Amino acid sequence: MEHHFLECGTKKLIEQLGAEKLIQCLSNMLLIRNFEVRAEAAYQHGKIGGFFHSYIGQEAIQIAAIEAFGTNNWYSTSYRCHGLALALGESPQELMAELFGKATGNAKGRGGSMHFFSERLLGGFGIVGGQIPIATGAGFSLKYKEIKDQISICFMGDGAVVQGSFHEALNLASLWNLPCLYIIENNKWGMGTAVERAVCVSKLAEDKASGYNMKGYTLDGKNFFECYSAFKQIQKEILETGRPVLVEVIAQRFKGHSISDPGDYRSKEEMKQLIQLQDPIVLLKTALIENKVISEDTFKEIDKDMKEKVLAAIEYADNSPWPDVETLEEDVFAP
Ligand SMILES: Cc1ncc(C[n+]2csc(CCOP(=O)(O)OP(=O)(O)O)c2C)c(N)n1
Repeated sequence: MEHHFLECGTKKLIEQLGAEKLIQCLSNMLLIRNFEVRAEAAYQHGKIGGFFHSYIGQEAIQIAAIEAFGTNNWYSTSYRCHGLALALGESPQELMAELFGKATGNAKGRGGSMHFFSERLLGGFGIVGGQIPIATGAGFSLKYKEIKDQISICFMGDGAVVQGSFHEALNLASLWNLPCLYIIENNKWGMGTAVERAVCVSKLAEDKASGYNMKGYTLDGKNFFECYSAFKQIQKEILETGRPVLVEVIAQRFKGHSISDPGDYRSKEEMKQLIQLQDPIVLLKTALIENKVISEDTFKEIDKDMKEKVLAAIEYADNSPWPDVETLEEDVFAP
């Protein structure tokens, strides 16, 4: 379904959103970028263990989403969850402490990188596609409780669309008219497997949506403005119709699948081009400078502020205590 979500143009959108909000969005994207860069360094220094999946390259998507939808909805995502938790307002300290496995962490040091939470974030999920039925359930709860101004937003990777959970959860959401938005962040790789080798259709949302009697849209994930504008219109559509929607956002992952993936399946030249031409932060910065919302110096200042925020978070995490061994059996559902 061809759709032009940016019909009003970037200039108009910049006017509509205003400098304050735009600078906040850029700051949040830079917070995620700095968080990931420094956390990765801390990992290399042995401060963090276990899995670690960076959101670098995809920042525009979830920042545009939160700006468009607001925080007052249900959210769920995969293990690539650092950006969403930050975007939803969880403190960098608490999240960094979680990565460090400390008692002050977001999940008391029990979850680590893949399991960040917030009041409205139902979790980062380690099982590919595990969050999709949860999101459908959250959509069901909104309908059941007759909450008419919220939706359930589920982020997933391209690898998740071939899971059975995707099929079952989308079928029920459509059958029961649930206010759910399923967002596939197609960064073109499921670990080292190219999406064309794993999924039998090329337009993940547009080709699959009709099988669930849903609308399906494709967005450009490096373009903050397109994502924001589309998400705003799609939210309105879901609230008006009470029907679920499926969206594919073409994304770029600048790092390996996880910290232990050297990413040898992509050439150095390809990566260089990708980072040079498709960095969502650089693209937003350029648009804001061209439209005189910020200057190059303002950008540098914001970046420096975010770096300092993250360094303070690292210090906090480093100085935090380990969980007490006596708490080992607390918060466990299955005794
Ligand atoms: C059910 C299940 N199968 C396999 C895995 C191993 N695994 C972890 S991540 C991943 C790739 C998923 O890729 P995608 O959904 O595209 O998300 P991305 O990592 O690109 O964000 C796989 C196969 C898993 N965690 N869960």
